[in-house]
Amino acid sequence: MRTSRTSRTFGNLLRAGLAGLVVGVGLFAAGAAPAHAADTPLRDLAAAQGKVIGTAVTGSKLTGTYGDLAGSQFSSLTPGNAMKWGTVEPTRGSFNWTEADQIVAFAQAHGQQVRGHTLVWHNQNPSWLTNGTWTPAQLSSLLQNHISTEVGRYKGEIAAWDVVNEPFNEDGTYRSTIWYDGLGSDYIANALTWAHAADPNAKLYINDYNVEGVNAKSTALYNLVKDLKSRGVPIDGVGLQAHLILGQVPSSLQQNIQRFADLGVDVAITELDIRMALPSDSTKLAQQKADFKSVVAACVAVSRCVNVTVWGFTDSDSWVDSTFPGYGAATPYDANYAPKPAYYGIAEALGSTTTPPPTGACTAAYSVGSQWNTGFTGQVTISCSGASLSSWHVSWTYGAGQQITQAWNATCSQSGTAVSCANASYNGTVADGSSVTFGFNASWSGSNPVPAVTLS
Ligand code: G2I
Repeated sequence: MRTSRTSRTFGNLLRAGLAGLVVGVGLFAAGAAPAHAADTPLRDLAAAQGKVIGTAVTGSKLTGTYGDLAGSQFSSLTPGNAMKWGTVEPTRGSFNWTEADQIVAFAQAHGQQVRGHTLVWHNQNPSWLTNGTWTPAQLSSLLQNHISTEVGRYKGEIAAWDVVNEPFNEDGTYRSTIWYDGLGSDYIANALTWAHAADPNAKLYINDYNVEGVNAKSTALYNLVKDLKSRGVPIDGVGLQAHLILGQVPSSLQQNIQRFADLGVDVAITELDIRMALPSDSTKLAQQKADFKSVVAACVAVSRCVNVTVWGFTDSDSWVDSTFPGYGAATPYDANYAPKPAYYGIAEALGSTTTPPPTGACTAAYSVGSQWNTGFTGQVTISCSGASLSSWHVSWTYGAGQQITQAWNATCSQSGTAVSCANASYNGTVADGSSVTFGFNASWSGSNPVPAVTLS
């Protein structure tokens, strides 16, 4: 299926490079990708601040628009799941590096760092490991082998490893896990030491959530790092995951980053997302922009804060929606890859002075469904995010002789090559966060190119 998109936005009409595409009165239309292409990529903005900007990715999605954005906007990739033990060694002794290799190769082709995630965790371990009965010596040896094998495989290719993930409870005590229960707290120092032996140049991190502000959990992490440093254990950084809720960026974030920096370790924001109760609306999206901006600004303010990574860059590739029913829209791009206000919040914190586009947008996407020798079925979907419509009108030009014969869920007319479709009596309203689709049959011969559509 081929798709072309046109966007209609409100307010600010004079964005660089779009003048030739202005249509109608008080509106402009342009392809989503070209409009976004006018923005300085986040990775360039970050580089100018001496920072790295990353995203978690899913290897199988690294093509098309997802691949274009992952490759062009970010300077670091974190495999969302591909390097976890359960993924790489689902059966004991039988390894699957396919997705991890794919992500590393993509990153190298795009001049990006890779953050390895994660070596020692209580989740997403293979069942042969979690269901086994092991002596402490066996468990220790399994862990050492796992770390040596995985870190060794990617030696020289991983900028930083989340060696240990989520070791603490909320009250700052150690979490009961297969590792802590079997090996005591020394599993952490040993894991770091083994990782360092396998790749002495990789930066080694401990990563956790709810450690963004100063609190009992982050203080436990602080004390652990201090202790490891004093013992000469190779620890280079702490990862603050930053799975946050709208309007709840901890006020002590920068202070907390600074206290870790003062211990002599780097800090990374490793899994940033900011979820909201659905549906999103322009007020929530504006708050989310402010929240993303304040998190990135806190990192920019501390020289040892080296990397901000978002945990998925599009709302169509986020863990949030399935884990927190009723919540979502947690990333900087919407599900159609349009940058949200949050994107511009990140850009502004990284020093962008470009005027961001208006917050709300409704877009129309044309696609060809089935096609046969003389005819085809097409459809147009009108989607709104941070904006809404009470009526709509979509027009396009058929340059190859196509002719509409019938339409449903819209009233369409064609005069020469000009097609004009307006909402039916019952579907003029497109609420913020929702979409409306209409369809049609048409004839074609020779070729059937996808036209650019204009929403007005
Ligand atoms: O839970 C959010 C993150 C918290 N910090 C550590 C991260 O590693 C963690 O990432 C998420 C992934 O984004 C999810 O994609 O970890 C989840 C598991 O705890 C991942 O979810 C799993 C699902 O539970 C599986 O059912 C699914 O097969 O993703 C798998 C692959 O899509």
